[in-house]
Amino acid sequence: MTLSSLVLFLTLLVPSLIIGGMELCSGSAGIPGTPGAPGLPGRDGRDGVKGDPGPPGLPAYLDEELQSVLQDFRQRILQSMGVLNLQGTMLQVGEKIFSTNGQSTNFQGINETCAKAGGSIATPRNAEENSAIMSLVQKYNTYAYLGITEGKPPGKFYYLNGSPVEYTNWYSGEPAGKGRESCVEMYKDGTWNDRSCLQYRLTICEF
Ligand code: MMA
Ligand code: CA
Repeated sequence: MTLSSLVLFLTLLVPSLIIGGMELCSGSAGIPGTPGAPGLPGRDGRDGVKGDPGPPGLPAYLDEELQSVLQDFRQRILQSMGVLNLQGTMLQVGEKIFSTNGQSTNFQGINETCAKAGGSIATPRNAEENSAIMSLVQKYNTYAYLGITEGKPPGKFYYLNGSPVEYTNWYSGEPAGKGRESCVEMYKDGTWNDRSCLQYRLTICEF
């Protein structure tokens, strides 16, 4: 078979024959496809260069605007403390403030109420704090639970942060409910009794 008859033969047989990159058969190009979806955002670039230093600042005590804002804060805080003191629901001992809403509920309810208010259940760490809590117990004529519970071994008591109690003021003969009374209530004379956690007792929180 000659070369020219081979080309003729293939041309008849193959609809589109390409020789040397050239398409020998005719036909029009299709329309372009639609553009793809945008890609994901790139990573953040490096930090820029450090800016120039700001203008020199005034010492706080010479900044009159700042001082007047602080003065307004002071005034508002003292006003609020005056209202709470008048209501007789708040007692300050050193840095700590004890406060009651006058309501009684069980140990779990007291802890929830105090946590919602941004505080925790009253936990006397010394005689002065114990007296402050006692005065609320007397005012509301209702025993209060303290932030102290029985742990292991039975008969041993801990603060709610897990550390063992240091200051205590047990009533004579208490705690006597080893393994059966896991909470601690305060009597009206300020002494403590281990007691079931399911009694209704005065809500006293500390802040
Ligand atoms: C109650 C209860 C106890 C307490 C005893 C004291 C009978 O139980 O309050 O917690 O220890 O009284 O007698
Ligand atoms: Ca007891």
